[in-house]
Amino acid sequence: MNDTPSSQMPVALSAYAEDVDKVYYLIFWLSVVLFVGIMAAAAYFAISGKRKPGVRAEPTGHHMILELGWTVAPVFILAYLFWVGWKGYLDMSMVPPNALEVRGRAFQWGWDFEYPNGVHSKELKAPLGKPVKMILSSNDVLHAFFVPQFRIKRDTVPGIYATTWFEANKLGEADIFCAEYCGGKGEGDTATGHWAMIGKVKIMPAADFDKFLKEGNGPKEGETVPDWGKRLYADKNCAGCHSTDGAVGAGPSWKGLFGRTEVMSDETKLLADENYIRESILEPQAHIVKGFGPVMPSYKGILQDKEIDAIISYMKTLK
Ligand code: HEC
Ligand SMILES: [Cu+2]
Repeated sequence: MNDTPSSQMPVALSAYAEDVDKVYYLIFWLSVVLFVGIMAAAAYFAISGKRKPGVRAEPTGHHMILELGWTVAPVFILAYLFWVGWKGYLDMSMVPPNALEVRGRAFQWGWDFEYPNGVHSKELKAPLGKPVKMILSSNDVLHAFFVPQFRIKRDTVPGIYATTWFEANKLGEADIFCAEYCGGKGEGDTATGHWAMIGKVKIMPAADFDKFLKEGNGPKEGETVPDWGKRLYADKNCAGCHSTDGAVGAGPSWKGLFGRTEVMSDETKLLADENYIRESILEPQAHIVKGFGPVMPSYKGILQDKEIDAIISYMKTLK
């Protein structure tokens, strides 16, 4: 088991990572041996076969055994590589029947994970030693679910589901990267966009995972509803585009938003009340605030009604 990262591979945290690494290093070392061998032979023959004055080159003729050897040996090597690759591919494609199903929704620029009982999280929680089936989709453009420590990479395509699975076999944290260029604000901006679409998988003991599911979505103990809204503001990535102190980002600041009259790009004026804010979150393209682009992703299916309520109650505190 790879407990420490190597120069080429990060720590392995999933059940099939070891097989992936074995095949990877087999191909890597095979390439090294062939490269060195072929280059050395080429150099040797270039020198030993150099034209000598007074010696006329003659055709060498055939060497049956040598020629059969270099034809037949690669057939076996390639057939073996195909076999290990195919076997690994099947292992990764065939989800164990008892797997826990987790929905993963990608959006510009983040992830939302939903568990069988309706609980959502931004960070993927995974129980140790239990197979997890990921049912992935995208709310907007192409993204990819790339977890190097699990050796998983799966594209998410708008309009279709993609599935994959893993079984975390060690406690710890794995990174989620988006491996599909999915846009960004451009020039010098490192806070939003493809390069900031970074997530985490938290691998927890099965008992902690069950506790996480039970506690569900809602304010934590001792947390008020506006505080919960504030936490959602950070957790759901609203903070990537909206400030709460009046600074204009990719989107308008939330400071003083509630109860204000907003001017839209078609000059209509709308009062920022509960319904306006709800619509802005679920159907952001319905009305575009003047001076901004239509870049806000829809949070349909990501935010539940009570979460939207909590965000609104947080906005009300931002006078
Ligand atoms: C990728 C950037 C981006 C993210 C992330 C984002 N928004 Fe927006 N949002 C915008 C932009 C741009 C606008 C203005 C254009 C429009 O009306 O769609 C906007 C407008 C709004 C408005 C109306 C604001 C006004 O001044 O009238 C609300 C409310 C809002 N967003 C809520 C949210 C919430 C809640 C979240 C997180 C769950 C969020 N946004 C995440 C970009 C973003
Ligand atoms: Cu992406």
